[in-house]
Amino acid sequence: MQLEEQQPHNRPNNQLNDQPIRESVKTATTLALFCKVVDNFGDIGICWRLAQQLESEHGIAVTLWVDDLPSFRRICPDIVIDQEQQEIAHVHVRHWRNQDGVFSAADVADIVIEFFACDIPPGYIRAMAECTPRPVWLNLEGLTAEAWVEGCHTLPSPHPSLSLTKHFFFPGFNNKTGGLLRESRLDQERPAFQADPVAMEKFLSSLGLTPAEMAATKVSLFCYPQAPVAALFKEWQNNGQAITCLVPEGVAAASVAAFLGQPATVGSSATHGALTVRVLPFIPQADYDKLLWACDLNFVRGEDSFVRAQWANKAFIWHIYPQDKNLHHVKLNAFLKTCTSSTASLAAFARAWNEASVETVDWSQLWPALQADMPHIADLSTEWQQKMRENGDLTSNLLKFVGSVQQARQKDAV
Ligand code: TRH
Repeated sequence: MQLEEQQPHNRPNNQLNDQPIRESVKTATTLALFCKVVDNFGDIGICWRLAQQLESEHGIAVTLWVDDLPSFRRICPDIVIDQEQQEIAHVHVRHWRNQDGVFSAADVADIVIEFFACDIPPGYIRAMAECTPRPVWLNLEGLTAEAWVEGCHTLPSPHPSLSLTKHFFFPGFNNKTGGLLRESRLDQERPAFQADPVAMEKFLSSLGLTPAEMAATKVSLFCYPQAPVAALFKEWQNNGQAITCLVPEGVAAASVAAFLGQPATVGSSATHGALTVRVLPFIPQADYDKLLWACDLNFVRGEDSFVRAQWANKAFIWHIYPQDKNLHHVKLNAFLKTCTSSTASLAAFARAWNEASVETVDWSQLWPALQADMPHIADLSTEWQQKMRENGDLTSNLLKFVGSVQQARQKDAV
């Protein structure tokens, strides 16, 4: 989703709890999450992780409304695309077909989340206004390291005509924001996998890698079509050290096909000089995490893979979602400034990758500098993760905020 300006989609009203609602507090046990897939996989990718974590770690009964089941199926192959309703990993998934639904108060969940300011059906909003107590209504926004989010995080926005207040909730990189999505099991699963060569080999073999490809420096490549892939391939080809570059099907397809000398179909691979490029299938989301853990360097994009790369304990290069007027360069620089594992070599490389460099781009300088720093970056990444962990995870922070909204309402009611 493209944010046109550095502000939330709906301008928040800065008055705190200006609509006292006379109601009692009820512990939230149900949640409706509305996800409109604007493009690609990040919208559903984030919502799917959030839904699963709400259920598995907090016991919340989640209904995930999604308008695009085929995209959902790419990251979660259990999804049946012609089902109106289905239960996947204890999450109730509903196909959100249109805005016409008729709803009553009994249909409304205790917590309602609209993801990236998607317009939830008017009938559902009317039913929310009929509930006692009112649901806690949140707009979960996009991730940025820019300072303005700290001032907008949790701001209320009263509905213009109904007795309802929506709050903005921003993920982010410090404790003035909602933090980052991070499941508690990651702390055990990721190091256990990385310390288990047999599990790693089994996983990489299942993706078709040969022993020689596994022994090389492994790079995963997930980026938008405009990334300077061909220029980087040329550098890697001429570089002394063997590199295996793993590219999901459909990513950088033109540059990959040019390198392979054939269409970039799943399973195709070629070696030129020091570089082997292999096309992977698009794999389920949990396996994508493993791919990031198994590689020495990860190229990621958008929002969800970008966050997951931060939990992989490896160097990563972010290809940020492009925006008008190069607004994304501001976001990229804000992140590079914030992230303590961004060395000068990594920041220079990332700016070049995103066409945000002020200097002339020379991959024969940028790559060796990044390559030499990769072990150090992995060490710094441990500290960065610890720093992020101290902010709490987004799901827990979101539920804490829901509790605080309910308490504030109760106070207003007495
Ligand atoms: O796919 P993305 O570019 O998605 C988004 C959307 O464009 C969105 O509208 C925009 O707002 C956001 O970027 C900034 O990149 P992202 O966010 O990394 O999402 C990719 C998802 O796909 C992520 O959940 C990981 C998953 N994935 C798999 O499950 N298997 C795979 O093989 C790969 C490559 C990714």
